[in-house]
Amino acid sequence: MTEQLGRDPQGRLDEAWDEAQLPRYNLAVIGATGAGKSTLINAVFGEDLAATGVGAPVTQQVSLYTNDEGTLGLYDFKGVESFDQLRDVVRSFKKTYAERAKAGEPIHGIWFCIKAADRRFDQTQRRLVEDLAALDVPVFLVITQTPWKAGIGFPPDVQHFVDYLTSLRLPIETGRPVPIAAVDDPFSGTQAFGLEHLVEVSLEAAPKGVSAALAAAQSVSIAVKHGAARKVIALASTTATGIGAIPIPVADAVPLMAVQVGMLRRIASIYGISLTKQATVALVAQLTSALAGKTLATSLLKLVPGAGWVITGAVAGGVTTALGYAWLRLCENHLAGDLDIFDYLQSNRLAALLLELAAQNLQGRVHRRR
Ligand SMILES: Nc1nc2c(ncn2[C@@H]2O[C@H](COP(=O)(O)OP(=O)(O)O)[C@@H](O)[C@H]2O)c(=O)[nH]1
Ligand SMILES: [Mg+2]
Repeated sequence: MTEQLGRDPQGRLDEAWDEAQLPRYNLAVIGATGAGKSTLINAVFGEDLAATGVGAPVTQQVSLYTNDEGTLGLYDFKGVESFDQLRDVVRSFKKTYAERAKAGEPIHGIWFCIKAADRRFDQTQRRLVEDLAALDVPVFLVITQTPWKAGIGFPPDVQHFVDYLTSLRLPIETGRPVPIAAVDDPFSGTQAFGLEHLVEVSLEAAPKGVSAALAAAQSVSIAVKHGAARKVIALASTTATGIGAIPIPVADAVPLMAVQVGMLRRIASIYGISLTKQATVALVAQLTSALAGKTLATSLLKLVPGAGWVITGAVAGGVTTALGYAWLRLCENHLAGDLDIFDYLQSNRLAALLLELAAQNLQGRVHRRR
């Protein structure tokens, strides 16, 4: 493997880009018709895949829908009208599910939806929750269409319902239901709420490998995206540190470039920005040659304590961190509409902007350290 690195740098960078595809987060949203499933999915993910996409059949009653980015899989139990029926489906789904889980396609979370106005949770629903939890999948009991107003919260009867459901000691994540309202209701003056919390608790229960995908797929919380991006940077920096010394002018920076290609793609995905493989690899190549060139080597590397004419592991880690945070900032600004990454890319100014921000990051850290 290592031997190939020097021979086919382009191939190695392409590979790094491919490997940085975020593994999909698979979610099942179940509940009665009219509970608000579609509205919830729309509010959290920006579209209802089950309504707009083409599903791949898993069993006769179960289909899997995926978003274009490949970060979200939505299991849909279509045409199942009642909880009784749903329980039968889940039972027959059990065997298929065990196979899928073994094949690396597990469901990472279930949002079991009941309407706040229902005020009831019967034995059938209870058994269903138990059956689902027995699949070894995190189950969230979501109370939908909860009336909520800022400064007031929700009405006492909803609080009673929440307390009652909590007292049932159901096998659900966090031990308590998660009340939400997916949309504002201008007629009653109630507001959307709880979506960020639902995403956060789902993220906490998600396996490490797929949490970045959930952070990417959801669009309700920038803080969740930021947290996921920070983790990507920390991991890339650790990997870069482990790569070891690279002499300057950069003789073989390919392993380090591979780490950075992967990092840039993952962070961009988390913010829903899809750069092409070509653009990402070209960007990192520009960054590297700029770093190798004396001008930028002096402007950026001289800020790293201990940087001489060799990129040591620690320097590689430091530069990777700085680039990561610079890129994170650009992605956040792009998402906020403050700048257009694609404009900079098109006019060939993206690498320069990124380096400038990275240098600022390093400068800041060097100053703080003194
Ligand atoms: N006010 C309010 N209405 C909602 C909310 N969620 C869903 N609805 C309404 O409830 C109805 C059923 O929602 P839908 O998402 O189609 O339910 P589904 O059958 O479970 O997919 C629709 O008229 C929605 O507009 C919510 O959070 N607040
Ligand atoms: Mg629906």
